[in-house]
Amino acid sequence: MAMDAARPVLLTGAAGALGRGLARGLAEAGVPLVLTDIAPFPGPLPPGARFEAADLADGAAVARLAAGCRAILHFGGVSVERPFEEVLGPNIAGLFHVYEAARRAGARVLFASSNHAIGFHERSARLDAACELRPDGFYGLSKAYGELMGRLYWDKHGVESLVVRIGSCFPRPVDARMLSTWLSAADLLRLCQAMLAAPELGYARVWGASDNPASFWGADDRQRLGWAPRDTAEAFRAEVGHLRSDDPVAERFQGGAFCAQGWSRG
Ligand code: NAI
Ligand code: 15L
Repeated sequence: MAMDAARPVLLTGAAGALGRGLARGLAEAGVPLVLTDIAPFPGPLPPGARFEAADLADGAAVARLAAGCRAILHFGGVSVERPFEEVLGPNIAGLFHVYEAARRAGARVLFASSNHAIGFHERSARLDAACELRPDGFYGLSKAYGELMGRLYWDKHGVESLVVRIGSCFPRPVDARMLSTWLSAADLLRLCQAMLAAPELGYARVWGASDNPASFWGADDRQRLGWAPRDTAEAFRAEVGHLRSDDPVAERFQGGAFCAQGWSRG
């Protein structure tokens, strides 16, 4: 389905670490934006953007915000491992609200999934995007659920989705694991732009990582988007390549410290 560029794009999680940068970058590229978050937007609003605070657990508010939008870039919600009760509203009910709003608005969705949906694969494995989901906690489980929500809404309702299984999107890698998982903010921005521009998306899954030679990840649907990362974590090897934890569980699995959190298997 071709996208009508005049219709705005809804960005959830706009006040968050990734949302703030995306709001600025997309606005600079001339994308009309509706920004939302439960927290206030920090600093001045980018040109051509409006902001409205909302809780993702409020389905009516999400539907109102999405009305008339051509796409929802879904970056809001709990972004680290938390108790199940805290994940439930934003990441479980919230996901349903986002997809229902997209269905009603005729919008496509970019879902910011996470490597923690597959975190219990061993680091020695090289995974394709269609690999088995192996969440490493309640947060990762909510991302696995979100990925399947996208699958359901494409198969049943024709709502197009891009699932971006993000590795570690930080200003720079901070340890040896991130030489495998790092995604630069610039590569993420270009990925969002490619998603908005793609003539046909269907249900697509992409590893959200830069061009890292030490990557754990292989084939995905990036060709459908015409996106390829340009940055690489390898430039930081001398700086962080020696920085490893002393936890054998964290070092064994792709999800790192999230796997070790609450581990009781012996
Ligand atoms: P963040 O925690 O900085 O931003 C998330 C935003 O969601 C926050 O501004 C928060 O206020 C908002 N939020 C939380 N609960 C909400 C609710 N009930 N209603 C409305 N808004 C709510 O996280 P970050 O790093 O910006 O990540 C953005 C997305 O990307 C998240 O979905 C995260 O899971 C995903 N991701 C990020 C990675 C990274 O390396 N930064 C890696 C993998 C996935
Ligand atoms: C994530 O999903 C988190 O949102 C982020 O804060 C990092 O912990 C990242 O994964 C990671 O695995 O490095």
